[in-house]
Amino acid sequence: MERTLVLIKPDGVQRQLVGQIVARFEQKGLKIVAMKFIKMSKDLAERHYAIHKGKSFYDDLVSFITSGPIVAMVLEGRLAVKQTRNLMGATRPEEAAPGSIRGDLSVYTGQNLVHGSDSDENAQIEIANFFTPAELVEYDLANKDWIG
Ligand code: DAT
Ligand code: MG
Repeated sequence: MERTLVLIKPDGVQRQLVGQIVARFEQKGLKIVAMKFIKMSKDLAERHYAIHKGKSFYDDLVSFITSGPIVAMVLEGRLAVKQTRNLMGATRPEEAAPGSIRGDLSVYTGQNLVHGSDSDENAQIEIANFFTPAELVEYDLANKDWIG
């Protein structure tokens, strides 16, 4: 089963949207296999956003993601990367579809509430940046036969 890394960024925590955002992923049927509430170090932020190094928004991105606590989680499910990206909506909130997290709850690209891995390969790298293998909890959900 596929896994992906999701972050609720500092704006999500400050706006007290953690419960609403987690609920959207749970309601879809994605399984939480790890979760932690942390303030990211600059080192972790630079590793997490290494792919964006050199871009005009990179410094702002690192300073924003380290500006306050975040929620990091690993979600598991069929095509978890794609399903999560769909629930998040497009990077730019003005392009994110209504019904998506960004489309419904955010207005500014620099504060778009959530991160989700963009490929299975990147998901595995990103998960390892945040969680040890022992922190990924193996269990079955009671409703597993009803989600597919
Ligand atoms: P996503 O978060 O949808 O995967 P991304 O990986 O392209 O988007 O960029 C990472 C984050 O960087 C994004 O969530 C918000 C910020 N960002 C991207 N493009 C930006 C831009 N043109 N100006 C300001 N911030 C930007
Ligand atoms: Mg991305």
